[in-house]
Amino acid sequence: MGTPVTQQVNAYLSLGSNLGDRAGNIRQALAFLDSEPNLSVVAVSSTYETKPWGLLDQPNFLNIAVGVQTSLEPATLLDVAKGIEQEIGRIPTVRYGPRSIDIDILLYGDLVIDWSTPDLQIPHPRMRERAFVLVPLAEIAGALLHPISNSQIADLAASVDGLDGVTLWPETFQV
Ligand code: PH2
Ligand code: MG
Ligand code: MG
Repeated sequence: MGTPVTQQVNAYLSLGSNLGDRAGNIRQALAFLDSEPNLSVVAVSSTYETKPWGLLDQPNFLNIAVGVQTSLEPATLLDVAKGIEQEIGRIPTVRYGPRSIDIDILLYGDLVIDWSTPDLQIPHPRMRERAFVLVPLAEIAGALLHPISNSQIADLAASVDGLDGVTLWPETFQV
């Protein structure tokens, strides 16, 4: 018996919004995340306004990267993220389409999982192509190695396409 050992892992999330009160949606998502049991928000990047990636005919996004410390399993962390998306009123839409809030798991320690579950592949399968993910992430985890490419996040961010579509937004969110 005794105290159960809970392994704390550093994980990184990408948050994005391009519908409704974008800043309010992100602020609310951060508050929900930090109030979650067994999860603390430990780092929040600057905020960026970003041109849409994938589906171009939609409003610009606000994007941030968030570092969390958690004892939740990856699948549970995904459930938590989906639950918060629901609470903030995300309505399912087309792939890459507009959304009031999107919370994606980027990295979970140095874990690599590909369960052919489209939602739970870690690292996030498209993160290396996305300036809107890498630029904010490099601020809070620049020295971290991407567990598949073994490149530093800062180096990936410096050479990714589409950097001109990512501009600093005046407000940084706090928890
Ligand atoms: N999310 C997408 C698709 N395209 N583009 C930007 N700029 N930011 C996003 O968060 C984003 C996107 C699908 O989740
Ligand atoms: Mg996404
Ligand atoms: Mg998502």
